[in-house]
Amino acid sequence: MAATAGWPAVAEPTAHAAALAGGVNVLRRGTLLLSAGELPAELRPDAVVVVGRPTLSRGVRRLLGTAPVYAVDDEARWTDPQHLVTQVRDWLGLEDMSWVEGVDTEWLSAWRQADTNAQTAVDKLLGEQGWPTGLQLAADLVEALPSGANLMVGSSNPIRDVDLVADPRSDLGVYANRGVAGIDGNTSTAAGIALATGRPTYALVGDVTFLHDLNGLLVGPPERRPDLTVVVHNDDGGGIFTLLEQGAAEHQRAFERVFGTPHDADLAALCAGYRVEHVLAADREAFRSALRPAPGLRVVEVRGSRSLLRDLHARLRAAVGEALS
Ligand SMILES: Cc1ncc(C[n+]2csc(CCOP(=O)(O)OP(=O)(O)O)c2C)c(N)n1
Repeated sequence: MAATAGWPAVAEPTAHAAALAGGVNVLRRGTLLLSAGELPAELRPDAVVVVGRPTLSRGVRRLLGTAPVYAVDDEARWTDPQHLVTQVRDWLGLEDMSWVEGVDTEWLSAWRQADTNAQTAVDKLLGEQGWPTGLQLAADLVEALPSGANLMVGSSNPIRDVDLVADPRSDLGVYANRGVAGIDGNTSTAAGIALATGRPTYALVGDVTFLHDLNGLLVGPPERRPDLTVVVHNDDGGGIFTLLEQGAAEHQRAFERVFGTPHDADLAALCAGYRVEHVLAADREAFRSALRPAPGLRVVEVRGSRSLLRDLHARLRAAVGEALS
């Protein structure tokens, strides 16, 4: 329906493949376009159709407060914490096109142009940063994955980084635990996906998430080992909290102890304890070559920093806002 009506779509990474396969116009930088401030008048929608439960972005949530919301959900009890939904349907099909007053091709073109402008601004800004940032890592990983692979994206920043800057691909199976978005069990989930599908599987997780489910690396000798590469973005603590209200300068004194939670854990030694191969990828080249498909279980650690994260995200939103104006 979205494809036929010419509506632009903002899809979370777990929905990319299905949306693209259905011919939907998935925006490459959709979340960023919605997170950069007020939408210019020519892009504002008359209505928003929500399929499923968006969990990742405040920008998306903000959009839902600006126009009537039609929810499509196959459950009798849909999720609508903001109480914004105007109508719930279990399906939206071509017969519903009779509601649509013609196809406004100019509107889709305007969104596409904004998307391209945002893309250019994002590429420029990220290109100016040292490697790695979590954002660059997410984009590089998704770009490098072999066709047909699975990607399990960890909670916290990894799934959001993929959502913000990685290019949507139709040939990957993207998974995430978005029920209550826990950082628990993420490696185990990825191992389960690898074993159940028999396809090369990759996970992108933060260091705290990795430590939380360290036992996910434990495979008893008689058990089948998953073909799983776990990429750990190790910024020594919870990076996401620097991006939230508590990451503001006035809370700095208590921040590290309560939210940053640095641990200084030696991931190589921990992996050795589980007899799991560990690679420390110190630069982009090493990272790319560590991702080449190989059987078995391995961990690729990339060390990053949380210190400039808040500033980088602010500059990213500002750059996209400028590209929109
Ligand atoms: C089981 C569980 N405990 C606590 C949390 C709260 N929480 C959300 S993100 C996060 C920190 C995650 O840090 P890390 O995995 O290093 O990722 P980063 O924030 O650096 O991207 C925590 C503790 C949670 N989501 N789930």
